[in-house]
Amino acid sequence: ATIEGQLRKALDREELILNYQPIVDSTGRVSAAEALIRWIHPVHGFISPAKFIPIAEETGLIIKIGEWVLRTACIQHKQWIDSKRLPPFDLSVNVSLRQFLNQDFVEMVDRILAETRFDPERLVLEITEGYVNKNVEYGNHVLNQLKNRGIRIAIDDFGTGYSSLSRLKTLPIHVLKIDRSFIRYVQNDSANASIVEAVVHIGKSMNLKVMSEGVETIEELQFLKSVNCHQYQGYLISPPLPAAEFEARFQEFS
Ligand code: G
Ligand code: G
Ligand code: MN
Ligand code: NA
Repeated sequence: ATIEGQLRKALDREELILNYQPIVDSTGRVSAAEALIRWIHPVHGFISPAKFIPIAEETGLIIKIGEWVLRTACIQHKQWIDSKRLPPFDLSVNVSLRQFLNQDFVEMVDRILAETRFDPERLVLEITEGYVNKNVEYGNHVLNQLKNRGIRIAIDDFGTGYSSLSRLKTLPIHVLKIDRSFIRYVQNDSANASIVEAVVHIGKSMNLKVMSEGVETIEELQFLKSVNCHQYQGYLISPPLPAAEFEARFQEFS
């Protein structure tokens, strides 16, 4: 069967799972968890989302998968906070451009929030810069609807797209996630250091939180702290974890 056919069935066969990666603030406290999808194929084993998300986008399957991701993450997060009594933290969920531009997107988000009784103020949706150049007016309309509900928006992989700063300034967004390519060796790489410092300054002047993704070494973390980046995520802090492991290790971070 084609990978598309198998992906179509993967949802029903419960081959898709979510991992959760902690995001910490400058004190090391967990301020959020990013939900990340994984496909555990019965024959081929682990398949990276980098491989199957593009296929899901091309085929439109991302609409169904994206809804499943949001529902599953909201249910899990609610269970952690309400039943397991973990201290409160935000939930970050990735949204593909195709999902975001789907005409039913906001309605779907409303439905899942209602169904799971999830507090919109705890939800962060991660989108990439792509939309800023395509369908700007429609995209702004969607962002404003989300904002009106108290949902926050993070720009994922920031710095790798083409958003102009003048436009960025006008967007109803809350967080810039600096792409991990700029974090690598930031303590020795003067170009990366300049970029990171500039993004932190831009974020401050626009009243946005600045997050670094892909932090892998203590030297990178020290540099990021020295320039007052707000939040950190990466293998140094923790890799993405299955839900049970995230829960078990949570106490270490908090
Ligand atoms: O977790 P990993 O680094 O393997 O993810 C690879 C890519 O897949 C990243 O760009 C990430 O944003 C994307 N991705 C992971 N989970 C999801 C998801 O639930 N929805 C969407 N749209 N993309 C995801
Ligand atoms: O594009 P996005 O930022 O959503 O991608 C998230 C993915 O990045 C996660 O699926 C995770 O597997 C990966 N990731 C998380 N931390 C690190 C890290 O420290 N280094 C690298 N190379 N990848 C990471
Ligand atoms: Mn992301
Ligand atoms: Na990213």
